[in-house]
Amino acid sequence: METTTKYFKLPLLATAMLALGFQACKPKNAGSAVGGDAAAKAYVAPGKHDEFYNFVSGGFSGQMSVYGLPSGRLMRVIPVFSVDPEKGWGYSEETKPMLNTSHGFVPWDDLHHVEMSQTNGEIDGKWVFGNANNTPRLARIDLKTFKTAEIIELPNSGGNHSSPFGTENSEYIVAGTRFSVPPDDVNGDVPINSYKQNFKGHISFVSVNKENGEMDIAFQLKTPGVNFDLARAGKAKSHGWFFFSCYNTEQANTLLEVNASQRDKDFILAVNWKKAEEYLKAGKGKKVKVKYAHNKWNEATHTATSEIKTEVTVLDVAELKDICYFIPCPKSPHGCDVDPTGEYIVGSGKLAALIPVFSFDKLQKAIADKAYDGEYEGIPVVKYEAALHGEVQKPGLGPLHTEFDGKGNAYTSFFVSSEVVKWNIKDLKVVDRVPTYYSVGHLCIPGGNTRKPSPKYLIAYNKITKDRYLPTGPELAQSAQLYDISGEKMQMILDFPTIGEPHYAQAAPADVIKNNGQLKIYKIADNKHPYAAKGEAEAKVVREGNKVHVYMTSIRSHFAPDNIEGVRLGDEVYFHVTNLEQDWDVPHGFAVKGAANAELLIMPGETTTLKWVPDRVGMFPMYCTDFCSALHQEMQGYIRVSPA
Ligand code: CUK
Ligand code: CUA
Repeated sequence: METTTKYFKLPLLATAMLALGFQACKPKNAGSAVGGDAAAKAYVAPGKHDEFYNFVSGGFSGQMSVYGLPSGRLMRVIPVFSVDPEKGWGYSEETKPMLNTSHGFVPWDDLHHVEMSQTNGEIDGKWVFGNANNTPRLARIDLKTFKTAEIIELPNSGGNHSSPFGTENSEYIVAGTRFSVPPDDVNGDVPINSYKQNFKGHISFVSVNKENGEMDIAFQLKTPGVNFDLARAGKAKSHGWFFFSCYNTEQANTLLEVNASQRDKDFILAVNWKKAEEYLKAGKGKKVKVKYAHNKWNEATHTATSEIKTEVTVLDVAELKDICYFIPCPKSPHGCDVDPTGEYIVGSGKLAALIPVFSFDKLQKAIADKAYDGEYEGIPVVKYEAALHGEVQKPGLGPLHTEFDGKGNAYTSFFVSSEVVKWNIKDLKVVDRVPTYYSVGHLCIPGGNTRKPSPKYLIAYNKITKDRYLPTGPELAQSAQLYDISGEKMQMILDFPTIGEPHYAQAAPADVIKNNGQLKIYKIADNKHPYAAKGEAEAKVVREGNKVHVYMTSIRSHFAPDNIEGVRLGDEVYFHVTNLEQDWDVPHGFAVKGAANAELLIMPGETTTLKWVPDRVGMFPMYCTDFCSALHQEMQGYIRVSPA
């Protein structure tokens, strides 16, 4: 493959700054404080609601947090991939199966990206998806309940970074593997330096049921052993295509810079998924033996189930030649973003001193004309110039991610030079830049990845906080910054701390979520939990061998039963607590002295189970943990444990 050195030579300054890494960000916040006029724009008066919901990845916390914009007020942390004692997530018997995998119960993960479901290229407010980066999984959160409703594991994958990015009708949520690995159906016990022979990439196309949102792995594409990083679906004219950034096209098994950045160009992989669907219909898919967990939350019983599945359909893209095309992209592409018209595909090489913008029309013509620079493992490599719309020259250092305002502008984050740069997509001219404090990763404009952005605000999610807040010891909260982008110039209006490390986030006008109706209470009459006590008359203690089932009710302000005797050492006690309340926002909590399974937090109408194995003879107090009424403190009881 020919090399156009002039475009891609890594500037010395960038190399030096990257080597310095985090040191390279701006040292002082002097002069960066937000004044009264600007700060007033982020002010939401007490009792007033925010304009936007903002769903923010929690990074290594494994959770997703929900903020209001423009206030930056934290409204909720939704437990997704990590246990959460506050809500009993992963502690209650009902929720434990949600964290099951083919490796067993995995109580932690690393959530990088969020993706809201779309209809006709607009956010529809039904679901929001998240990825697990460590043990590859996808989660679907139901925006009626703001709860994780489904988690599906991804076979043939290691590190699920390139996900969950969706098509414009949420036909598919895709997940590209970060680590290429030997496929699950072959022996993985091979020398690591046999990477080139034995390691393969896979991209999962996960279908989403239009009615109930249920996910299913429709098919996987087996690809060369590159590392997939990020992705975006085509939209409007490019609907039917997907674009993935790839690095390590050297297919090195150690990514010290000497190995992985030898090439001046890595790739963007363009995938014609409509074509893949045709091959699938024509029976070209191969059934492959794998093992993955598929976990679902049942709204009727309020219990999760976990099923282990054993087969996926795989299409080999080296054999089926017209599904995939590589486009060369300068050094270590990270972000890969498609503008609202679907015509422009923006690559961001972390080590490049320019931003290449590709044209969908030119890509189509290049494919029709076979304007190729040879092949890469059986996949055509489209000539760089043939697919290129143009380059933004010297925009900043370390470009990562791009969002759009739907008015012809793109906003790109620059990690190394710590800034957001606004540029015009058509003529590729930089029109504005603002500093971030410090070292920005992802950006979010509400709807900024869709056909119809709501370009009032932009949020920068920063990796380094440094001097922005009062010091809190060796570790500081990660930080987000809010900018008003309604005018020509971007203006910083707010800082707010985040949970875990935020990577990507999405936001939508509050009405878009409201139109889908938030569920306020579960009707007790609809409660189909097998151990529900739907009134105090049904409260009871039932012994089955060494298992003791307590059918317990809670209502302001007592438990029934509240004095339990007859438990013996060696018993397994199951407290099935039904919250009889039928008012919005009146949960009860439940905790027992010495119980390893944290607490329960039971929503009105719901039944939740705490398993407890007493470790000694004696008296064990239990109590409600959530201040529910003036007599909350009286909401308590005792369990007597006798010798075996
Ligand atoms: S990545 Cu975090 S800054 Cu995991 Cu989307 Cu780019
Ligand atoms: Cu129930 Cu406090």
